Amino acid sequence: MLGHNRKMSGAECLADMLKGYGVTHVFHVPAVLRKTFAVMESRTDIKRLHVHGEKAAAYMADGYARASGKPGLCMAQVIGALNLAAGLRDAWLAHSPVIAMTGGREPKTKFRKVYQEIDDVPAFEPVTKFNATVDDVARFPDMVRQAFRVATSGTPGPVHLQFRGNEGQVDAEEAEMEPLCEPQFSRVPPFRPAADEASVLAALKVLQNAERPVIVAGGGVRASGAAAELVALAEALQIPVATSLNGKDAIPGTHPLSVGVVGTYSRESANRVVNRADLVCFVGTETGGMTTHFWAVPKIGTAAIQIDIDPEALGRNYPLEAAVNGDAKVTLARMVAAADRGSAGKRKAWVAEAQKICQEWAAKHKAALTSDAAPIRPERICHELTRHVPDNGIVVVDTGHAGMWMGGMYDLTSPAQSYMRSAGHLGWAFPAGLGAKCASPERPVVTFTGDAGLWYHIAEIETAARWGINAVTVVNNNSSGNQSKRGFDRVYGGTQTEQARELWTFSKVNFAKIAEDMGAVGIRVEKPSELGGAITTALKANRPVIIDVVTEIDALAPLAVT
Ligand SMILES: Cc1ncc(C[n+]2csc(CCOP(=O)(O)OP(=O)(O)O)c2C)c(N)n1
Repeated sequence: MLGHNRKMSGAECLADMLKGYGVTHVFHVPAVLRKTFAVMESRTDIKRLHVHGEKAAAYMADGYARASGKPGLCMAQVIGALNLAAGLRDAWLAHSPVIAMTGGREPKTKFRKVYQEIDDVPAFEPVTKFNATVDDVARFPDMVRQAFRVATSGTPGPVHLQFRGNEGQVDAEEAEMEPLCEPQFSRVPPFRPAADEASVLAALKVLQNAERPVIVAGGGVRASGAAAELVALAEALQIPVATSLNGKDAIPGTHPLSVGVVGTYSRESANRVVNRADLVCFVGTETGGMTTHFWAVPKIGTAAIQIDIDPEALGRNYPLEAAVNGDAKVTLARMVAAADRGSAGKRKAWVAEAQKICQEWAAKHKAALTSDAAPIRPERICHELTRHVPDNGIVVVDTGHAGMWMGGMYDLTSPAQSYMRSAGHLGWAFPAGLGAKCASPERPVVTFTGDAGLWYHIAEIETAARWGINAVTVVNNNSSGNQSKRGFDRVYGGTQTEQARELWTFSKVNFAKIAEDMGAVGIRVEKPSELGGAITTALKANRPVIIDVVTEIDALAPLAVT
């Protein structure tokens, strides 16, 4: 193709290209691309993780991608393809660059009721940016390049390639090919498009004129690696910062200008500050339902400006006084350079007001955060994690109550820490935490999940033990999915029948014991005083650890304020 073609098999080409793109791990359930997996062993150092389910494989690839910014690879044969597609749903919602490869159909036998075969391609359509078939081995190089190009560029997201043959046996065929890679697309972001200067200065002017502005930072800030520039702008102009759940690591919770996570799974102080602001500056956020508490925080009609790499995001939910289309890091850096620091003085009273609101929040929840009650309060777990997660830690959080507890009650304490959360799928966090640890073995990974969340992919404890994936998983074990309690109270007219508990409770199980049986370390914590020590011990263990924390079944996270 480019003059350096040589005869090689699809398997050799794919293995060489994955190596060329810097892929270190592939998460799969056999058997797909068998020949590729075989040649990977001699041609690359790529680790081939055989896991217990396709959805978990996709979640691990997603955790790997979010922790590293590099595409995460997951693979399944034709019968597992839809299980894999289900696992791309969270990556799609979170804009995570996951590349899924599956086996597909053979033209010679299509429509003849081949064993295990349906047309899987349409099912990938709603969860991918690019969904394509590779029918001829000569197409391996350009299709793999396109997969990496699409996954990482613009707003990142998942990609699916279906290879001919139920196990993708097209990889065993040969053609004249060149396994050319484009390293630029081996991580997010491949490009940093600068916004046009006039739009940046216009937005800055609106921001500087505001007396009570607030920044709402989203996942686009983490995708762009723009946290330092964001905090520098907030400091230069003295503007309080709220974040979405997906953007929680844009600013440490301990920073004097941080007011917390805004929206539905949120911290009261953030919602109060955002709703008192005279201007909201959205950066790298979709302004979706979760971040805005279904467009009540801030109310539609509040003056707003927005910075995003995706022009279609600008003004979707809030009419804008200024819109800036560009990469967050370069845009914010330009704003910092042009900022009139003298304008900060007029926001002294506003910053003091925001800080008072934060202090009121801390005073209101101090008793729960430091509670000595047993069964243990989830707030106390969050508080101990704030105290014990190391400066370079990666925190991975499940959805539902886990998202509410950690989004609202946990604080990052260092700009070097990362925070990743499920975009809505219960059970995501445990395998995602394992994927994150594969991507960053040198960083401590601490996952927070409820017991309902852990049950989904509990089999992967064995994978963690087999592969030495030394992530620490903290389980808020109330033997139930008690986030559902409030909703069932409501439909039972205020008080549930005793039998209604069958709708949301489980048996009492000791996950520490299960972890030990599966080859991991299990620590059971029943007293709050033992929590801090358990986290410290787990982080030193150099083994996969499950910390099973016995918690209060009646503890319900505070609801969002408007
Ligand atoms: C795939 C999926 N199915 C269902 C839900 C709805 N859901 C949200 S939270 C929850 C229960 C959570 O239980 P657990 O993880 O034990 O936390 P707890 O509420 O007990 O603190 C459920 C079923 C979901 N978010 N995702």
